[in-house]
Parts: sequence; structure tokens; C-alpha cells
Amino acid sequence: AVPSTEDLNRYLDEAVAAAQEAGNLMLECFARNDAQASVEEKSSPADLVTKYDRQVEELVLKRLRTAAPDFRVLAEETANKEELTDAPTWIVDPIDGTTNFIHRQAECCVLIGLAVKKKAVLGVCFIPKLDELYTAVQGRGAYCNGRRVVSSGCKDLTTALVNLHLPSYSRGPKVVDRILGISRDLLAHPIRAMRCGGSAGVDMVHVARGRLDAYFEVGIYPWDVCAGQVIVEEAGGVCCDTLGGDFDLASRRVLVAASPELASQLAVHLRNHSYSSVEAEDYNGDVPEKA
Ligand code: 2AM
Ligand code: CA
Ligand code: CA
Ligand code: CA
Repeated sequence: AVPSTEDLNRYLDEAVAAAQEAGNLMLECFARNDAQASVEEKSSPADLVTKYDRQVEELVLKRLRTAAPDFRVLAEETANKEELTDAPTWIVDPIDGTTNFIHRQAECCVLIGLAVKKKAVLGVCFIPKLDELYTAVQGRGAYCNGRRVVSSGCKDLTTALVNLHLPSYSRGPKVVDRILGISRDLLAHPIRAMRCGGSAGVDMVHVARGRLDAYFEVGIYPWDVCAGQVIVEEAGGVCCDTLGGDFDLASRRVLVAASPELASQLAVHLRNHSYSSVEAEDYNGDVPEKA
């Protein structure tokens, strides 16, 4: 069943408390400057994890499981992940922007989302270094530290600041050519300016509060975008797939924009570069054999 308003309020309180507790742990790590010491590679040299990712995930899940024992959980650092179903599911990225975190950049955050029937209904994003806590519940607006936020409303690429992300799941030739192709195209368009981000969650809340006009990426997972989707949409922004279609949490692709007009302009360019599929290349560009 869909949670009542009362239940959603309680879940929001718990998610906020969990995100703040997690943020404090991240700040302690910044103060100690020891993230680098616990870096491990997962699937490739661009896919990293630290002991803090695991510690944060543990403390967040503990709280969420106590608050809602019946809910399913989908979290990045948990092995044997469950598939997203229609059941209420906490979707958690303990540290989004791990590489930024390791390099002591401010652009990393804790992401806690709640999905019901595969749709995001509640989102919390905490950026501890900026002391910015973003919250949103479907139909009730988006907030940063308790104050309403709205997207820039930017409708035209020529005045847009757009973030793209360097491919992290592969550096094979097809994937590299695609990012270079879209960059060349957007720079020639001309777009106002382009930046490279390192945290899907931070970029999404930046679109929500009007610091950034758009962000797109292929290769993301539900935990990268669930919380941010609610925050962006409640701030008047748009989440769709990179070709302009309806957003699907599990599709591995996202296009976020400050307005529907900007989203459709960007989608035209992304379509020209087939910006939709996760190519079957490994990190070095070899095509893995089918299992
Ligand atoms: P993470 O830091 O939680 O892993 C950056 O483009 C975005 O992609 C970040 O939100 C980052 O989240 C995610 N990311 C980093 N490495 C990745 C990988 N190897 N595969 C898929 N996503 C990755
Ligand atoms: Ca990761
Ligand atoms: Ca992530
Ligand atoms: Ca992560």
C-alpha cells in the first residue's frame, strides 16, 4: 500500500536523521584526512570504495530498517542486491561521489530515497561539506535546510550551464568517443558553459536549486538518482531519459534539466550521439565475452 502522509513524515524524519549521522562521519573523515588510506578498487580503477562508504551504509540502513522493518532495501555497497519491485523500497547511496570524497572535494553526498511501485516518492540528499540538507516528498515541494528551492527555469541551451560526467564504468573507445562527440557538439552549439561533475546526487540538487541548468549521464544506478529525482521534480525541474522519454529508475540513464524545454533541446543532441546504452566494453575497451 502507498504510505500515508503521516507515515511519509515519519520516514522523512528518519531519513534526515540517518543522513545527518552519516554526514557527521564523513566530516570526521575529512578532518582526519584518511579516506585515501582505505581505498579499494571494485570493478575498475575508476570504481572505488572506502571503509567510510561501508560504515555510512551500515548506519543508514540500521536506522531505516528500524523505522520501516517491512520495506525492501537497495543500497550500493550491499552484496547480492535485490531487484527493484513494486514494494516500498529504501534506495540508498551511502556516499555519492566517492572519488570526490577521496580527493577531499566538497561535491559528495549521502542519498536516501524511497520508491513505491518503482517510483521515487521521497528523497533526502545531504552534502556535509556545504552543510546543505535537501529534502522532498512527492507533491510537497523541495527544500534546502528547510527553505523552498526552485530550479532556474532556464529554457535555452545558449544560456545553460550543463554538467556532464566522464564515463566511469568504462573507458573503452566507443564510450570515450561518445563523450567527446557530445562535448564537441554542445560546445559548438554554443552552450554557455560546460563542467564535469563527479556526483549525480550533487548535480541533481544543484539543478533543483538553480545553480546548474542540466546534467546527463549513462551508466547510473537507481541509488544515484532516486533521491534526486523527487528533489528535482518538486523544484520544478525535469528528469527524463537521455532520449527524452519517461524516466525509469532502473534504466541506467538520466537527463536532468531546469525546464521541459531545456530537456527536449538537450535530448535532441543526445539522440544524435546515441546517448542511451551502456556499451558492452570493459574499462580498457575490450568487449567482454557473453556469459
Ligand atoms: P559513486 O561515487 O557513488 O560511485 C559520477 O559520474 C557518478 O557515477 C557518481 O554518482 C558515481 O557514484 C557513479 N559512479 C562512479 N563510478 C562508477 C562506476 N564504475 N559505474 C557506475 N557508476 C559509477
Ligand atoms: Ca561507487
Ligand atoms: Ca553513486
Ligand atoms: Ca556510492
